[in-house]
Amino acid sequence: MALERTFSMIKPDATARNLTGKIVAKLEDAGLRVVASKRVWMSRKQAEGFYAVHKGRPFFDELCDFMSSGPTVVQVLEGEGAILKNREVMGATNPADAAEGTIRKEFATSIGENSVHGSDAPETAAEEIAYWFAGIEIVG
Ligand code: DAT
Ligand code: MG
Repeated sequence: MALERTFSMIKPDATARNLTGKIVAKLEDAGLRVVASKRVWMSRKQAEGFYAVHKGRPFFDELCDFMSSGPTVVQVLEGEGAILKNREVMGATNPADAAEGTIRKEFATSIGENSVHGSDAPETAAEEIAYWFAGIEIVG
């Protein structure tokens, strides 16, 4: 398996409950390394741009309102098979369907307020990393 980078975000519901450290510990315990990290309170426009792929879905407005409602922590994670590994540690989108031990099972409160984001493929990982980080901010 190749060394990969993926984009991760700790969402406003989780920063509000001071869960950043607990979430990062789960990612690190799974072998993922934080190679870039910053705290961002995104604007509604930034949220709409980031989630443009979901434009037109019934939950789009609610999603953009939520993502711009408070601080997030945006990160780049590096590791062997990092994209899939991060998705495994995150758990299913709906916490009711998430496996035991996953971040969403443990911390998410609803399908909308589900504590973390993670890229789903190499192309989206590259796009999402570039959306939030300049190359100079990533230190592998
Ligand atoms: P994921 O975040 O697991 O990649 P996604 O890309 O399908 O899930 O959706 C992006 C986010 O949109 C998701 O984390 C929470 C929100 N969302 C998705 N489906 C939803 C729904 N049915 N109701 C409310 N919010 C939803
Ligand atoms: Mg997604």
